[in-house]
Amino acid sequence: MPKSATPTHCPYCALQCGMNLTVGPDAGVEVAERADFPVNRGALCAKGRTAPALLTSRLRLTSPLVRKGGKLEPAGWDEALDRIAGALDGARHKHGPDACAVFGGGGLTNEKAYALGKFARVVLGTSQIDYNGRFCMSSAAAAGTAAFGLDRGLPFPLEDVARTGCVILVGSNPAETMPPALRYFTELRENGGTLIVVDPRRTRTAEQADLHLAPRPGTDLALALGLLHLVVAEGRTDEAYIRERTTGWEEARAAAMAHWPEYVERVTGVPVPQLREAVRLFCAPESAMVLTARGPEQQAKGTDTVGAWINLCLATGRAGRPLSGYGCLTGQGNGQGGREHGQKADQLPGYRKLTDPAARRHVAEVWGVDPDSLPGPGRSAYELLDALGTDIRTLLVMGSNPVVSAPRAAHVEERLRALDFLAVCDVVLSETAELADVVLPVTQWAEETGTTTNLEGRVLLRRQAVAPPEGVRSDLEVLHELAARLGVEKGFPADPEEVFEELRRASAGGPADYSGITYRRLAEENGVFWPCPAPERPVGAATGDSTGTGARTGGSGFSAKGTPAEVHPGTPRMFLDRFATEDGRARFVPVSHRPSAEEPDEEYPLLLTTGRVLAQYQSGAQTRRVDELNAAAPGPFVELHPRLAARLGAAEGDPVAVVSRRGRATAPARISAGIRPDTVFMPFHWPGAGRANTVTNPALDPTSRMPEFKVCAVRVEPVDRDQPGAEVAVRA
Ligand SMILES: Nc1nc2c(c(=O)[nH]1)N[C@H]1C(S)=C(S)[C@@H](COP(=O)(O)OP(=O)(O)OC[C@H]3O[C@@H](n4cnc5c(=O)[nH]c(N)nc54)[C@H](O)[C@@H]3O)O[C@H]1N2
Ligand SMILES: Nc1nc2c(c(=O)[nH]1)N[C@H]1C(S)=C(S)[C@@H](COP(=O)(O)OP(=O)(O)OC[C@H]3O[C@@H](n4cnc5c(=O)[nH]c(N)nc54)[C@H](O)[C@@H]3O)O[C@H]1N2
Ligand code: SF4
Ligand SMILES: [Mo]
Repeated sequence: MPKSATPTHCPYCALQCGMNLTVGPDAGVEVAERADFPVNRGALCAKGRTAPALLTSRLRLTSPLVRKGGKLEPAGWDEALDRIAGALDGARHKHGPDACAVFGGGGLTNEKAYALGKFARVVLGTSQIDYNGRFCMSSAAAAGTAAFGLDRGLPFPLEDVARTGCVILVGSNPAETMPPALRYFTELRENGGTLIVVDPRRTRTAEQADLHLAPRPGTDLALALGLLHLVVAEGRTDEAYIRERTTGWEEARAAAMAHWPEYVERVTGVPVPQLREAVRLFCAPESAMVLTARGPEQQAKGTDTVGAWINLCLATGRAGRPLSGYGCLTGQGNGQGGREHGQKADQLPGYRKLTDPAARRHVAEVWGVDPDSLPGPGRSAYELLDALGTDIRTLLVMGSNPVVSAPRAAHVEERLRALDFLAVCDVVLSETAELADVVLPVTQWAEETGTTTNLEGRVLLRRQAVAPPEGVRSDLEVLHELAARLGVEKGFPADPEEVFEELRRASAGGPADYSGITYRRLAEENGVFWPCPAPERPVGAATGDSTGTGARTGGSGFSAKGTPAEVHPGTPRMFLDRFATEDGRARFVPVSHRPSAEEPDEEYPLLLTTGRVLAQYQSGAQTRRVDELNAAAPGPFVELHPRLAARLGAAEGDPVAVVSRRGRATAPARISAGIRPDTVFMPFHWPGAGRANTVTNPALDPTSRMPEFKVCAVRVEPVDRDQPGAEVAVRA
């Protein structure tokens, strides 16, 4: 008899690949292809394929842990929840509500992100909530909002990438970070389009490109301005488009013209003929796109940098037109939805602003509270972590592992230790959970239902496929229990669909309007693109076409709640008629190049940049506990150019130390001719001696508050294998 398959989605990245899960007779869970989901059409990377391993792993948590006599010991749920509620209550009474802080994650479902934001503002009354998405695509969000009035990662479906004329992919390595998406870039080239990759390393993605530009880390802003200068100088601007659909061109143009090609070559290291070739490839076809990811965004000038790339699109008429536009490839499973529903320091659900009186009134009404009781905006992620143990006395972490993933991580670890009380909800004993006073074990993706919003703005339904093991509870149950213990009995249901129904109302009329979306629709339509207002509301920001969003699968098993609202088709493509600004025009931003927060000097003559490898995910808390992935990527490394290696006398695999003003990380050398000789690269997935974030710079972008993960000044030293501290492979 065939086992029954549950269609659902991967727990990891923003592609949210569709997969079928089946439960075997021995309760083992298997992944099977799910060809009906259009984004990945059945393809999965090694992480998605092996994701079920953690469901049954002995390394997952199945009992709450409470610190007793300095050690984390198994305890009952009531005791653990009482301890957390007591600590939060004590802190707020003694020091005021802002003494309680909350740190969320972009991997949390929409329902969890929504409930967490509401918990902070309504139950704790604290302004001190932010999340790891601040470390992810916040610079792109800030720049997109400034230019278009609204930001949605990709304002078009990924399938459009295959049919445009040229794509400039800036600081993005989908060959390792979203392997099934690579197909769209291959198809682009098969269809006669061209691919330009901008990356200081010749990555597996760059190898597929027609043109690879390898700038010095931290100089993308100068590069984009240099290209715009050439566009103007060569008469390739689209004057009619600039006139009709934009404002602010004169100032932006004047700023760009100061960036002469020869100056840009000096700053970036990209030769002028390559700049000219890039302009030719980008401007020749009828349509083109610029897509950015963490390379240009994770800089202390990330917002201006993305703004400069958007200016290039606007000046050439390549935004808000079919098969043309600017897009950001979001990162985490719910990187998009996680930033829309209120776990960000300055946001309310529906992508509303916490400082907007009308937004406060609307959300307060849905929540049944006085608008004046809602706190104002709080600190950004790094600033919040930096303040732990000062005015912040207790912290609740849900869905992040900052001991490994935050910049200047040794300092962050010290701040976490300075708290009076730390509570962590996680599926495993992460490095952050190891420091906690109470750890709550929560259900994993396949054991619960919820929605995520992928990098295209497509809202998806992740369905429960298996029963959770005894001893674990869902994040929603945790918030329900904590709220009740803190005196709020109602408003925190543990049922995800009930939370979603409230989220629909809270988001109604906001920029990210989900009010026309129901679980039933999501199940039947394979996802719905926001904005999707309920029909009684005007479409508002929703413009553009509304082509079908996928095949109907029928028989969803979900109730017909909200049936009258099931009319708006959703918005796969945005901005085709107008941008979401007041006058409907896109806004140029006048920007100029500036150096990185830390430039090389005699003591620290090289640049460190950081990023990812295929087989590990983020802080590695999950993937380091999956044998197959650990075998494929067992530990950190320092990628360096053969000339630099020769100067250090380091051979392949020799331990080397990367030292900055913040600290020192040690890992084996990986010698590669594909990296610039002035730059070294480390993946950030490991704790311990090889932790890249011991070294990184927490300098923040003034607008997005994004830390400068992608560039800091370092020196590299050979390490004597026999010396203490020379350990090189760090495992879970
Ligand atoms: N395997 C795997 N996949 C993932 C993740 C993971 O941890 N592992 N995480 C997910 C998440 S949350 C995210 S945010 C995405 C990230 O996805 P990506 O942005 O593709 O990943 P990164 O490796 O951080 O950075 C991309 C590239 O930027 C380059 N780069 C470094 N400095 C600069 C610079 O100054 N300028 C430019 N132009 N490029 C630079 C790096 O060399 C790197 O190849 O991946 C998602 N997918
Ligand atoms: N040097 C450097 N540092 C970086 C980056 C970089 O490029 N370079 N990238 C940054 C980026 S883009 C990101 S997104 C961050 C990510 O960094 P982190 O925020 O540390 O991300 P994860 O490792 O995914 O952490 C998620 C944690 O939550 C747990 N978890 C998973 N699902 C759930 C759930 O549903 N509920 C609960 N309660 N827990 C869950 C996991 O087991 C894990 O411990 O790292 C940032 N740090
Ligand atoms: S690409 Fe992302 S969503 Fe797809 S299987 Fe891999 S980790 Fe999962
Ligand atoms: Mo991310």
